[in-house]
Amino acid sequence: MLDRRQLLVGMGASALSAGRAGAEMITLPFANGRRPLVRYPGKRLMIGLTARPPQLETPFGVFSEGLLTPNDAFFVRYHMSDIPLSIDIASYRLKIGGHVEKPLSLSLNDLKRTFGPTEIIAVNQCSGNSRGFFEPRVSGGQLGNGAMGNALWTGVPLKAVLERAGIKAGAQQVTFNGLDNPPAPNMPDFVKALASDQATDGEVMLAWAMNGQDLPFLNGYPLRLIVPGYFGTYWVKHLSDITVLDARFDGYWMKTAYRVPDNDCHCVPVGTKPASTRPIGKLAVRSFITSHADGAQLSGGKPVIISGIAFDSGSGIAKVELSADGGRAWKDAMLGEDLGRYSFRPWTLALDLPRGDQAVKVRATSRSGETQPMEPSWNPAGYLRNVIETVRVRVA
Ligand SMILES: Nc1nc2c(c(=O)[nH]1)N[C@H]1C(S)=C(S)[C@@H](COP(=O)(O)O)O[C@H]1N2
Ligand SMILES: [Mo]
Repeated sequence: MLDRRQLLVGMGASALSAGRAGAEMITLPFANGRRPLVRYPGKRLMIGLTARPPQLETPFGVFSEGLLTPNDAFFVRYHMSDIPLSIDIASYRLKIGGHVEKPLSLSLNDLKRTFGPTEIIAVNQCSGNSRGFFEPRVSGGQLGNGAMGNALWTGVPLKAVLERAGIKAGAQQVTFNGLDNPPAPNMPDFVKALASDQATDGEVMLAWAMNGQDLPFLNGYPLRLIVPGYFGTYWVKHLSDITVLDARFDGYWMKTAYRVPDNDCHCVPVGTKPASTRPIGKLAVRSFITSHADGAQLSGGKPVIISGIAFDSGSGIAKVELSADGGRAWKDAMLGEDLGRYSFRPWTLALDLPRGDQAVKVRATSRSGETQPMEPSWNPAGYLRNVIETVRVRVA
């Protein structure tokens, strides 16, 4: 007989007292950027954004440690304070229903045993990553650049599970709900929808493991949705209900929230409102220097090895370039190991930098030809930031 206590996975009694601000603070480089470093179960010291629900940002230095973001340093985003604090895996069921031939109720073991496991390395990035840098400022979580992470996800293709349930003709969308709830019944539950074509594309997946371990509790234990190339908002955590609809879903988190201007740049002139919007979708191409923090001091007289990461929505990274003269001349960096088109792609370049204060810019271009703008584009929700990043260094 299994000891029932061993099946109850949770954050433990310390959960609610965890996350108290310790003595340590850090300052993100924008106004009101002072943040406590906090500790939660299963996590190392993280940048604390909110306590209820826990919202944790990855300290940026983590991205120089390796291409996969460690589970204990992966960012945490929730919308509603009523998150599960423990989950009994013996009674946990994933329910698949709605416009299907045969509704299913699957335990985690059913899922693992019935469907062949599949793996993918993919970036999970919050739509509002880097929102704190928006000028003029916009409301929402004032995040630095640490609301993203790259991991190896293990699970089953959603397609296989939906095929087992048998999608009926006329299906339009599939909705995803998790075990967290709104704090009051009149508030909208966090439910997201994908077009049924996308849900059955074979790439969208139900994952129970991250970097070879069970999902960390705060990253969606025991099961979450993985939507490679799409913003994290669709990656529903603690997934409990999948419902096939023969209509469009019009819940708050699709109809009202997480929408971007319905134009090519998904942007509007600063301070204005878009005439029409659509649900946010794919990641925009981005690149970051991870070898040097802003303000780093270097010794001159020899080439400086600069390295970092780049990613896009899944066409793959075609090139990464650096400029040390304000964006006039660009040099190609060398691309490193390719862990798949949805992964962070490492890059490196030796640059000769003259003594003095230097600003190094990095620009990635995807295989689909998308690149990063010199000037940030703006939208009222503070989504999709992908301006060319600049790191200032002092060469002595
Ligand atoms: N159940 C549930 N899933 C959720 C959310 C949530 O509030 N509840 N937030 C989404 C958003 S907006 C993001 S950015 C990602 C963040 O994933 P992480 O917390 O594992 O980093 O989770 C998504 N899945
Ligand atoms: Mo998000």
